[in-house]
Amino acid sequence: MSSDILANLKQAILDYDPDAAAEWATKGVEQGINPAEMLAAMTDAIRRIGDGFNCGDLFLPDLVGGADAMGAATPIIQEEVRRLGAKTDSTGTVVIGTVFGDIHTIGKTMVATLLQAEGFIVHDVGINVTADEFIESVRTHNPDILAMSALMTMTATEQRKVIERLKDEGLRDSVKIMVGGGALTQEFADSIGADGYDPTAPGAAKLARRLLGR
Ligand code: B12
Repeated sequence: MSSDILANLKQAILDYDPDAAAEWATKGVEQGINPAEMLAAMTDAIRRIGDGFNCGDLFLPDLVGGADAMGAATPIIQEEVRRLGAKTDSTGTVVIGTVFGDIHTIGKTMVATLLQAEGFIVHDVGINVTADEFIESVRTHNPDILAMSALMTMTATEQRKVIERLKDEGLRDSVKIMVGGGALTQEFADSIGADGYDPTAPGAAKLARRLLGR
C-alpha cells in the first residue's frame, strides 16, 4: 500500500499534476508514510525530469511543471513534519536560504523540512538571498547554523562571498556554516571554508546535529 502511494506520488510529479501530487501526499500522510520517503520519491521524479532536460528530451516548461507539482505536495508533507516534530526541546536554530541569483527552492525546502523533523527551529529566508540579507538574518536570529543552497555553478560562488562577509563583520565564529545544492562538491565546500557539506537532505539534517555535537 505504502509503495503504491509513493509510486503514485512520483508519477504525479512526472505528469506535472499538482492536484494529484497534493492528493497522494495527503494519502501518504493519512497512511503514516515517513515524510522523508515521500520527499525522496519526489526527488527521484524531479531528477528524472532534470536528466531529460539535460539530454534535450525535455524543456523549461517541463522543469516548471515538475516543480509546480512538487510545490503542491511539499507543504502537506512539511505540515506533517511539523506535527510529528513538535518536540519540547529544540536541537538548535538554523537560518537557511538559497543564494543570490538562484531561485531553485525545492532542495532547500526539503533540507529545511528534514531539519525541522530533527527538532531544529528553522528560519527559511527564501531564495535569491543576497549576502547582506544573510548577514542581517544571522544578526536577527543568532542561529547555531547558517545553511546555504546553490544549484548552479555560477551561484555556488555566492556562498564564498557570504562567508567572507561574515568574517568581515566579525560574525564567522558565531555560527557553523553548512552548504549544499546540486552544483556543489565536498572539495568546493572545503575550499570556501564551510564547516560542512552533504549531498542529500537527510544527510544535511544529520550533519547539522554533528556540527553541534548533538
Ligand atoms: C526544477 C529545476 C528548475 C525550476 C526550479 C523551480 C523551483 N521552484 O525550485 C526552474 C524551472 C524555475 C528552473 C530554472 C532554472 N534552471 Co533549473 N533545474 C531544475 C532541476 C530540474 C531540478 C532541481 C531540483 O529541484 N532538484 C531536486 C532537489 C531535491 O535537489 P537539490 O536541489 O540538488 O537538493 C538536494 C541536495 O542538493 C541537498 N541540498 C540542497 N540544498 C542544500 C543545502 C545544504 C546546506 C545541504 C547540506 C544540502 C542541500 O538536499 C536536497 C535533497 O536531497 C535541475 C536539474 C537537477 N538535476 O538538479 C535544474 C538545474 C539546476 N537548472 C539549471 C538551469 C541552468 C536553470 C536556468 C538558468 C534555466 C534557464 N535557462 O532559465 C533557470 C535558473 C533560474 C535561476 N536564476 O535560478 C541547471 C544548472 C546548471 C549549472 N550547473 O549551473 C540544472 C542543473 C539543469 C541543467 N542540467 O542544465 N530550474
